[in-house]
Amino acid sequence: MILTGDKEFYKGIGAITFEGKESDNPLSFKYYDPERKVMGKTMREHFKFAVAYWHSFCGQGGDPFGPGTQIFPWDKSSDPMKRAYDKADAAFEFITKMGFDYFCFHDVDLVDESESLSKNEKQLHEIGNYIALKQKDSNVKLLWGTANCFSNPVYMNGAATNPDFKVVARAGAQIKMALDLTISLGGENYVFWGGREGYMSLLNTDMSRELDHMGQMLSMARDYARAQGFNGSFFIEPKPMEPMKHQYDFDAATAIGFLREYKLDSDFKLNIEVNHATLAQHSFEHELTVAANAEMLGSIDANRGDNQNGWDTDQFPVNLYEVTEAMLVLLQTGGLKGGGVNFDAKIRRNSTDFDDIFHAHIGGVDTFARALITAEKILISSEYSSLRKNRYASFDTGNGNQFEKGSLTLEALSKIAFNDSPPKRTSGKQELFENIINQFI
Ligand code: XUL
Ligand code: CO
Repeated sequence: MILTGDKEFYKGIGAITFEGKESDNPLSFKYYDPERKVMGKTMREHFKFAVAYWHSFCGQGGDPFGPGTQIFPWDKSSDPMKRAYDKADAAFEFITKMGFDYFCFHDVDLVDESESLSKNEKQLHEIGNYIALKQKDSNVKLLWGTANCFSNPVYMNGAATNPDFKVVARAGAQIKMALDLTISLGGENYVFWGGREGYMSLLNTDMSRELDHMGQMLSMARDYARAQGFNGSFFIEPKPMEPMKHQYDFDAATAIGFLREYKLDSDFKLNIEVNHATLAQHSFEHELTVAANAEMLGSIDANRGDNQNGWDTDQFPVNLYEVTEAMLVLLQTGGLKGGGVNFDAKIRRNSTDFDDIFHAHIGGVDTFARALITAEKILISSEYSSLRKNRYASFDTGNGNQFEKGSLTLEALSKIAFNDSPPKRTSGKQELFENIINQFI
């Protein structure tokens, strides 16, 4: 059901529905058919698509060279609460027109921060009540909430890792409020992206102490939320740099090591973002695989970077090849544990028509849907799985199998090599694998 408030913001645009790839209606899904089953699960269940409140309803498109270019009608009022209500109306109109089941937010996306923590708490509570009503009327759910502990200048030296305890305590207060709000809105997960948890220079930084503080904060947040009855997952969102020169949650492997060290690994999983993976010099499917291998693949922030530059451009996904490789990981490892696909992506600064945000999300959704369908076909009707499995066939029986089981000593291994004929040259067949993806797209 489409939810419009007192006034309609996206006039002339109705519900976006599946029309198939022959449709010439740009405001329709060509590949995403929510009820279509892929490997036994509907696409709706596979993806749990979510709209990111911050990019679509807050970000006005400013960059270091000029101010924003988006003129949002919900930003008109000088009263912050009125702006927050109007923005919520616009958000729920958009989410329901897209037919999405989920959204995600930072505390400060919902209502501007005020000059005091107690006023922030009051305002968040008020807008939270309004959003709860909207959720009830629309059935739209909260995929995850989070606290923005990086924009406010008080966090310029970090939040949980700030060298000043007063700032750490302030971050704790903000995280507690964001947890309360997330729990009260039935949030299924809670995210920590360590925006300024990292350093600019090691000369002035006690890394070991800062990491202990971060572990401490996450443990306290976990304990608090669990005591309030929250039984969803906590997600860490790795990113290697930007805004800090070095961020502590550099990539999936680093974050997993951290979570294990601080005994947070049974409550926390990872939220893997495409552009963060590429900034860490990895591929999206690499990060998904590392997380899935640790049984910590929780959620995805969908977007893409730009091959010609090295920062977080947060563009909407369009790369079928890249996303198909990612969907192969998802289908082979059992999918996302509790999370979904959140479009942490923004339209370009010069995309200023009010329908651009629809085209952007439709493109992202269809890219994921088409990639999922392609990945299913590859797994069901191509040689992909058997080719990959056969590369490791020498470990399925005999000495290889003994090695895998751990029943060979190094001496025994060495003896096998001395007695055996030398290894043959075996092709990795990379180009053949690459062509299979192309064939099925
Ligand atoms: C920043 C980023 C954030 C997180 C939530 O690069 O991805 O928007 O997703 O704080
Ligand atoms: Co993100």
